[in-house]
Order: sequence, then C-alpha cells, then structure tokens
Amino acid sequence: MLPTTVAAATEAPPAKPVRDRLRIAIQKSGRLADPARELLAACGLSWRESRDRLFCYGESLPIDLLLVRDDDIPGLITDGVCDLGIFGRNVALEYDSARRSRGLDSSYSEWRALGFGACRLDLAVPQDFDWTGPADVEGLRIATSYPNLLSDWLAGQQIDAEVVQLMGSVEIAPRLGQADIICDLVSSGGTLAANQLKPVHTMMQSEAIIVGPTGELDETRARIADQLMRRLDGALSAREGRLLLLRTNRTTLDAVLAELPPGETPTITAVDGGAEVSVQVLSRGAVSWQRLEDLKRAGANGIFVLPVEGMLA
Ligand code: PRT
Ligand code: ZN
Repeated sequence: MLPTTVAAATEAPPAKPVRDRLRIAIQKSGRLADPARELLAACGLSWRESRDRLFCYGESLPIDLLLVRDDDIPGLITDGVCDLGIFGRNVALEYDSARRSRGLDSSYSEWRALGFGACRLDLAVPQDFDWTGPADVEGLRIATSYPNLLSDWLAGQQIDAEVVQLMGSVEIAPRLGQADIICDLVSSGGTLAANQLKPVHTMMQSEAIIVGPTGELDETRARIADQLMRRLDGALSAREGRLLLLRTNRTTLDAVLAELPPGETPTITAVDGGAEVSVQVLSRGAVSWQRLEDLKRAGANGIFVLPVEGMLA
C-alpha cells in the first residue's frame, strides 16, 4: 500500500469555498475602531456581534466585519481572508515596503482616504540637537516601529544609519540610550515634547484609509463592494458638506454669489414675485463665521447652515 502522504499529494487541493458576502477587517480596539464603525454605520450598515466580539454579522447588507489588530489587516487581505480593510496608511505602506523588499508586488491598493486618524511619520531628535537637515542623520541610530519605511527613506537620501526596530515606546529610546533619534507617528506632538524630543522632518502624512485587493473580486462581492463605495462616497461628502440656504434681493444677487463658499453650482429660486431670490448651495466644507458675515454684508439675509445626513450623486 502507498504511504498516505503520496496518495494525498496526487489529489486536487480542496476547492476554496465561494463567499457571497463581503468581509471587511477593522481595528478591534484603538484609535480607528470607533470612527471606522461609525463611518460604516453612516453607510447604512448594521451588525449582530458574535459573543467573542471578533466577528460582526452584517444584517442590513451582506457585509461582515472582522475585528482584529490593525497590524494583522494587511495579511488578512493578502491571504484573501478579508476583502477590504480599514487601517492607517502608515501600516499599509510599511507592509507594502516589506513586501517590495522581498520582491513581491502590492496585494492591495488604497480605495479611499477616510478623513480620520490623521498623523505624520516624523523624524524627531532630542530638543538640544542642532538640526540642519536630513544629512545630520548619517551614522546615527534611529529607533522606529516602521523599519521598512525608514530604510526606504534612508536609501532615497543616500544616508547610512542604523535602524533600531522597536514594537512600541519608541519615544523613550533616546533617553534609555537605545537610539540617538526616533522615527515615529505624531499627531499633537505632546508625546514628543513630554520626552524632550522635537520633530524635525516629516516622512509621510497618514490617515485612515479603506483598501481593497489589487486583483478582481468575484462578481457577487464586487457588486456589494461597488454599492458600499457609492454609499461611502456619499457619507464622506455628507460628513464634510454643509447646505447653505439664504435669501437676497435680485439687485444684490451677484455680490452674494461672489461670496459663496467653494462647492456645487447654486440653485436659485425666485420668491415674492421675483424681487427676492432664495439661494441654496452645497458647500464642500465647514462655512466660517467670516464667510457668513461677508455674505450678510453683500446683501444676504435669513442665512442657514445645515449639516448633511446623506447624499447620493
Ligand atoms: O491594538 P492595535 O495593534 O490594533 O493598535 P495600535 O496600538 O497599533 O494602534 P493605535 O490604535 O494606537 O493607532 C492606530 C492608528 O491610528 C495608527 O496606525 C495611525 O494610523 C493612527 N494614529 C493617529 C496614531 C496617532 N494618530 C498617534 N498619535 N497612532 C499612534 N499615535 C501615537 C503617537 O506615536 C504617540 O505615541 O500616539 C501617541 C500620542 O501622539 P501625540 O503626538 O498626540 O502626543
Ligand atoms: Zn497595531
């Protein structure tokens, strides 16, 4: 009788089960967890959560969530366990860079930037360091959790320096003598200051992104993903957009139109037999007090600025 291993080797590998639901990986807990869920909820998604809080079954649409550590999301998409993922661009590019250094192509691409989780990957040095420019890094030890992005940057600058890889508490490395300077994420800069460090060079700007596979999804999941992206675009525009309503006399209309914020073409409707007009415009961002005062001065009255709940182009 043949050994079982030989018999098994001649058998076709088991076919992968076809999934007819879309699966999105998001952070289980941490900075991006709540905003990611809020954004998906704004797209009309609702879920039933598993008891272990690792899986959320999509009820309103066939879109399930996998709740994981952000660092695991790139691998889950690469392996096809999840279709889409929401996590920081910093994590996405670090993973890409690691793959490139092994001669592999990207396994996903950024589909949309989501407007939350903003931060920068900065080089930071002790406060008494007399920084003159990137060349100052030559020969130094740099602590970071982003060894691939840092190595890419060093190579691009033709700088020879030692990369000290740490999983966390990077800011404390110079004080502990583990490194001379650091390369780490910064948002307010408070943590750097608390550790007597100052930012001197920004290597990348980051925010939360939604990524999808570089290859094609099968037809069913591609259709669900298209629907989600259309809703997402609406939710993102609605989040930033404001509906501006005002009235003005026809004689001051041109002056008022000149003060409108950047946005869509305004809708102008005659009221009171045509002497007055009502103007409605979707502003692409918040409308400042200064803008409202300028509008009023130009002849607008009854000005309303309203948040937008949803939008479908
Ligand atoms: O458990 P899991 O692995 O999922 O979470 P995590 O601990 O790796 O990540 P988490 O939740 O801290 O961050 C997730 C993502 O949020 C990051 O990958 C970034 O894309 C984004 N983000 C935005 C930040 C920051 N802002 C940020 N400030 N990630 C980390 N920080 C750190 C910073 O390095 C500093 O140590 O927060 C500290 C405070 O920053 P300051 O500058 O405001 O003092
Ligand atoms: Zn993480």
